[in-house]
Amino acid sequence: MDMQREVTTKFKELYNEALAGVFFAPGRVNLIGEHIDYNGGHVFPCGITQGTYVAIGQRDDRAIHCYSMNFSDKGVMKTSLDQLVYAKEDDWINYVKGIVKYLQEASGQQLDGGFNLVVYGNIPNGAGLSSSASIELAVGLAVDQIYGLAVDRLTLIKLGQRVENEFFGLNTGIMDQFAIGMAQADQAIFLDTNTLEYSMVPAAFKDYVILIMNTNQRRELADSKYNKRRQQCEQALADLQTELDIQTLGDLSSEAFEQHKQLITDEVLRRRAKHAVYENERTLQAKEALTAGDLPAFGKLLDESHRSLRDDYEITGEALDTIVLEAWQQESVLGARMTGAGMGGCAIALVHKDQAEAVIQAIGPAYQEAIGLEAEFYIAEVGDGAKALS
Ligand code: GAF
Repeated sequence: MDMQREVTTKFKELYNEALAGVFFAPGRVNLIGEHIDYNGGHVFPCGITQGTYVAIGQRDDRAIHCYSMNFSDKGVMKTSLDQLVYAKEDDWINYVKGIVKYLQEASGQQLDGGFNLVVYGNIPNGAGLSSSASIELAVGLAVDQIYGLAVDRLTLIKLGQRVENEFFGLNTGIMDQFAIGMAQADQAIFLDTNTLEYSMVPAAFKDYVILIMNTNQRRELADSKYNKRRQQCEQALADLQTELDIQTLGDLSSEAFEQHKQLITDEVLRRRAKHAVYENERTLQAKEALTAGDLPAFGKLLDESHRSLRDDYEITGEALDTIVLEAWQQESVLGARMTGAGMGGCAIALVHKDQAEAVIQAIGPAYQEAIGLEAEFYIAEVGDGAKALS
């Protein structure tokens, strides 16, 4: 049974009220442009066909009932329109509470009733493929549509980011929600996070595929180094601004950075800023390379991105470094890097489609031997953004 039917069946089994619709939001994979969306740089993600399915129906009272088929042991979790504040014990339904709170604020409308939800996702959890932004957008779109709030897509995207920033206290950028909200099948999104201007670039890899390599090393955004990195970049920017008229690190060319980097007195902060500046340039070059069909050049940029994230940004960790190193050793791999926030989660490799299985067979055991975890592999299928299914 497909997942749309499964959430529908479960909804009917659990709730007496009518089903109003089924919605979907994908996960995302970032090709390149890592840790620069909060630095005003360019990013290059795409939606994937794995995602979150949501079945929803209105209620007459103010209750919100939520059931996740991924966490079925928790049963139906209950909250209400009068309890839209973060509560640790509410676990995943904090995403629901957060997006509903901000939807009401942004639309200037109060929901006149609660809702019943069934959620089911096939994005590996905490693996750097944005399962959280996916649930924010899927639930946000569902609630928006069944209550006719008519919040536009860009606003919905920003509300998802607000859930991360204000509800969960994670100072993430806009990339994930933007990718998930705007994705189109077979297209990568080239986004300027400073202006939010974007263009679609065919995700055409000729005889190659994007292999997602899940280290199965869980990536804990909250207690990870994410907020620290962001704060370090802000400090480095402040040092540069003592003499330079720039608003973000993304405003800086690598030449200008090299000329003025001594303004950043702390050596660690200088390396953080260096990553942001050079990663931004690599992303521009990667877009050109992909557009021109120059996959070897594209692959080389992936490798450089990983090295920079490892050596200058120090956000990769042993599991990701190991799996990427194994990928680099494969002849049919044109490039490989971590994707997402880092410190565990997934990496990607650009691999010849005829060799993908052999590459998996080579990397899997070597990784397991070194790290003691079993990696999982998926060929990325580039899919649509958040949408109503019925
Ligand atoms: C996470 C964040 F949510 C994004 O905003 C982005 O910063 C990414 O890490 C790193 O590029 O996915």
